[in-house]
Amino acid sequence: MNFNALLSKKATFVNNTLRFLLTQQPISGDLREALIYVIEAPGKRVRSALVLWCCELVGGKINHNAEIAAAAIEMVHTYSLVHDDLPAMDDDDLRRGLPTCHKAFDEATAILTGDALLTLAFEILAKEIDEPTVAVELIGQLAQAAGPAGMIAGQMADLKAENSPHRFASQKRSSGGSEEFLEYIHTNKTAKMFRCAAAMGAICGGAGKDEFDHLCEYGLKIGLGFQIADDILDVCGSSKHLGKTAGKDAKADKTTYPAVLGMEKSKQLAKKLADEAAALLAPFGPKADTLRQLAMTLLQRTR
Ligand code: GRG
Repeated sequence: MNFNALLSKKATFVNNTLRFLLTQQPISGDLREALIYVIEAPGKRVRSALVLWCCELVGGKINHNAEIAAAAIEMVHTYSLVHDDLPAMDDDDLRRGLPTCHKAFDEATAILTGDALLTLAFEILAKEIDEPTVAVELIGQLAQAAGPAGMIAGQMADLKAENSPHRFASQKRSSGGSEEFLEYIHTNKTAKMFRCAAAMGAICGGAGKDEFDHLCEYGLKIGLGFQIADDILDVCGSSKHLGKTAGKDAKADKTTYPAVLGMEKSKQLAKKLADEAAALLAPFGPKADTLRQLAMTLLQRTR
């Protein structure tokens, strides 16, 4: 099976879990409609697939805990997109090929829909994971990656750098200049969630310490590579194909890889990260071929 078919199979599995978990919730009216709208919009489900692949790799098969962890990370990721699209943040009209949540509903509904997804992710981890110790580990990983020393820090730095570069100059300086600052933003905003996906899958599959460490490092590297590819696509892709507004980063004078390093160096860095990520999989042998393919696919992705 080629990589896209493998990803699409995992996406179908995750979509079914998400639908089931949402329909179990006693929610009605606009909130229910908006939650279903954003969750059923056609996301690629890369982070949740990564949870499932890492669990399969170390544990031999997908188990119930991995299924729940995959749904939880997808909920948190979707919340971040809904909030990122709000007028106070990126102010976007298009997401996953559809009007953004605040355009399809209204701003208050979009804020609450994001809040609901973030909260629900932790509720399902607390209630549905088989072992309390595993639940606590998963909750800790997800909270750390999505929280103020993770995705929120990255988003804050990204927005502040865009809106008031002078006010943010000290953080820029303390991170050592543009390239380091860029890495700071994208490691926090994007890569830590990929690391978290790998960590959650590894925990659910019962990984040993070395396996866990290798998969976490792999996740961090492909996460950064994924973001570089995203920055490149913002320059080269079309809104229609991407399902989100292309060309926004340059317009907003965003701190992106092509803007700081140039296009060629950005592509080289993405390739280097993919190679390093693939090298981290050596101890797993051919069993890790899907994760190797994932690392390489980042370089060729078109959406
Ligand atoms: C804390 C509110 C808040 C936001 C967090 C994730 C984020 C910051 C903002 C989203 C905007 C963005 C471009 C983030 C970089 C990560 C990224 C490439 C997101 C898009 O992920 P895909 O391509 O999206 O996996 P789909 O729609 O396929 O799930």
